[in-house]
Amino acid sequence: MATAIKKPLTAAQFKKKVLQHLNFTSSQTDYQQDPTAVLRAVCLTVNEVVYEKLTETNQYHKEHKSRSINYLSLEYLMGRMLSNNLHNLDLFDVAQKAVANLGFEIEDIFEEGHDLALGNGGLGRLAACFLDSLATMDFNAVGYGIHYEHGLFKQQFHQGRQIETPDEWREYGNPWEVCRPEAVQNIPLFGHVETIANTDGSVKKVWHSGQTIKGVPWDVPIVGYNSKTVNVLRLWESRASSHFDWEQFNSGDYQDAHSAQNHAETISKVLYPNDETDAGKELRFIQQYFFCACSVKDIIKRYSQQHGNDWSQFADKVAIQLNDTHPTIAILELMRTLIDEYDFAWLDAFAMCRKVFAYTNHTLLPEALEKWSVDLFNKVLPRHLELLFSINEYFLNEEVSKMWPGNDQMRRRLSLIEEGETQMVRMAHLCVVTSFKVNGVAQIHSDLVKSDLFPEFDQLYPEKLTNVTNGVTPRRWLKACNPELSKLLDSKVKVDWAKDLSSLSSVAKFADDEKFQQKFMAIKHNNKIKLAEEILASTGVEVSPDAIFDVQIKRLHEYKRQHLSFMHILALYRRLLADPDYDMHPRVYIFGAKAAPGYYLAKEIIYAINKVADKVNNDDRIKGKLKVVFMPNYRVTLAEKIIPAADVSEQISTAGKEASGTGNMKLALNGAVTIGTLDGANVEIAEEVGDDNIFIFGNTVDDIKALEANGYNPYDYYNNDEEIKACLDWLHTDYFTPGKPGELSAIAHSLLDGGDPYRLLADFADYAKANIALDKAYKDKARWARMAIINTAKMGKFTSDRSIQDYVDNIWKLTPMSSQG
Ligand code: 8GP
Repeated sequence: MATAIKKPLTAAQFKKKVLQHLNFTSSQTDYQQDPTAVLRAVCLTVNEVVYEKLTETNQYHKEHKSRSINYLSLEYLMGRMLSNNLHNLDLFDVAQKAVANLGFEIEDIFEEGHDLALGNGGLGRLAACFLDSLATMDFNAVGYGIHYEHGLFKQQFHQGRQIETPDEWREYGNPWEVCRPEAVQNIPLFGHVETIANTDGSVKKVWHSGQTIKGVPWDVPIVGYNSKTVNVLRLWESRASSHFDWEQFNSGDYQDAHSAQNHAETISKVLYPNDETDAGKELRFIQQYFFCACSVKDIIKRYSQQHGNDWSQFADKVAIQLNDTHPTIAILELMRTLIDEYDFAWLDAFAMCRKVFAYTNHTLLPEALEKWSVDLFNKVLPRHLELLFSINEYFLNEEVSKMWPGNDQMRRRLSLIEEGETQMVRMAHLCVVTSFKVNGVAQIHSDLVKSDLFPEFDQLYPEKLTNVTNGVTPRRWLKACNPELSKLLDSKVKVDWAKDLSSLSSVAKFADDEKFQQKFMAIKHNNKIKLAEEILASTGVEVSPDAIFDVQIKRLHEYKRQHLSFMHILALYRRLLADPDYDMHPRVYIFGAKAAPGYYLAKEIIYAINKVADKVNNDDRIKGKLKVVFMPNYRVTLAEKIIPAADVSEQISTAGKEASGTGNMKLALNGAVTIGTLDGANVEIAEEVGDDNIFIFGNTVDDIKALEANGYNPYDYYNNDEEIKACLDWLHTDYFTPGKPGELSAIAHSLLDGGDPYRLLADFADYAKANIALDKAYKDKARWARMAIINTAKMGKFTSDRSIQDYVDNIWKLTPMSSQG
């Protein structure tokens, strides 16, 4: 594929530089035995190119005073960086050759790298895809986040149960980051607010903080694909503001001297998988403020370097995107800074915030809509709380009461403060009131945000609520992870599809071409062989690449319904036991999922799947027709191995619950056929691939609402469906847990006495039916190949480049580097 940008190095030059780094940067002459040292030297070599481009990028934007987008996110699931950076710089072949010359396979070098797992799930991975697209499309963008010492926990299974261990991603350093002492920030916390009367009768507020924390930035370069840009992801690490108290230390009080430091460093210590305790809540709140304050100060500093004290262009030059409500305090921090530090009038400061911030909602689940107690706010951020109350007063009096005069109920409903035993701050309301745009992440989700979540806000602020359907970067999720398929596509598509994904639609014309089908499916088969090896290595289970590889990979949550697939596995197993000749193509169910450590039922689901897997995988009676594997430690790197090998993509959430999904896009892009509900982006995937190339089943959002209106009773399904009854009853026996009956009962309880909150039983029969149709389709090789090809060909809409272009056109209003002259 011809590329516009010249290769920055030849293989010989690359090798020479790697050797130089081995010799002079790490004095590692015995590198033949040390792939880690080679990885480091390769990264340092790549960095030489990267940092030169970063300097050029910065220079350009400084000269052009470009408008920037500042993406604030508590989560970034970057995965490994090397392969992606090599592809994006068009250095992959060069590095592969150079490393081969040194006696290594490039893939083995990649395996030495750690995932940057600074996130939990979809929202964090989306942020990473967006950074890739922003750099690829030459937009001026900075990602801001937290430099967690420990990212998402590592998952192991012990006798089927999830065990969490800490993630040590930078125990021995991370070659991709650079510390920026020149951009350190000091962040005040706690204390009280003093009101000082001015001579003109007005008052000035002064926040006397009780503690100051130092924010140390680490920059991770974000390399665009075949573009001019290298942007940065700036991650803040917390430290004590004075290293530690020397007097105390010298007087022998080592413990106390260290404690202030420890307390400060705790802030960026861990990524939050949950916040169930009060202590945890306070820390999470401080974490959010710490990173927002560092980022807002940094944004202002960058602006001032170009515009001095002239604030008139701030809103023209700066847009800030809030990735969910987690960074909401940035709004109050900007308000505070403008009023207290730059003497803005309240109304001017508020107007400025309303021009700068935009907010993305990623979920309708009520438990994820953040609320913080007024007491906590008052303790940690007393000045911010005052400002919050002032915004609320303005909003209720000037906006709500004018729209709905005399309607106190409406004031209560929309207020930024939820009244009750403890007053709570509704962060999402603050976001909606103060942002100029609010978006959902797939059309159906954005419609539900308007109709169900914020209908009054939609009335109050027409045009504010909008949609930007998510996307994924085709660089990581096809070009880098599926090289063979990429080459096949290169041979058929004459433009650089990785930069223009809709060009893949031209491949649809080969969907019935026998030769092309054979090539396409041979690649899938090879990928399945590789995954089978990985499965054997990580689980000890042997699976056949001739079976259907049926994949469900995502965080473990009841709404995502891994247990629907689990119930169906039980049903298939029963059918096979009843009739070993039961007509089904052999199927391997492949799960990958982490459960939040405090989420009881999610962990029970993992356990149950593992226990059933043990039984099924070792039961000769079913002749290997059914295999179940739960691959441990699901993460970006594992996804990159599973996705190219998937035949079937399970996207089976309760309609209305999955905001978008992005795994659905990655799997379809790699030729997996979806079995799914009409939820999230599945709806749009179905529109793109057509009804013949997807298996849609189950209740729609409206059906689910109707079920609820009629009084949902899971026992109706239990009593009327013999298969459901048998499978649920099975869970109370010791069939899968010999000698320990009832060990898997939790799932049955939640589905019956627990009320089946995610309406699994209501979808079971239709899911089972869709699976029969799927099985039939797979047996027809030509038909399946056609479906797989169409899925790859029709994923153009779901590149994150398109999502970014939508944000740029409708929300951020940026101009790319190349068009600025
Ligand atoms: C996820 C949504 O569940 C998923 O449907 C969507 O594709 C993804 O965001 C990106 O938009 N939401 C989250 O990851 C989420 O809400 N995480 C917060 C609880 C941390």
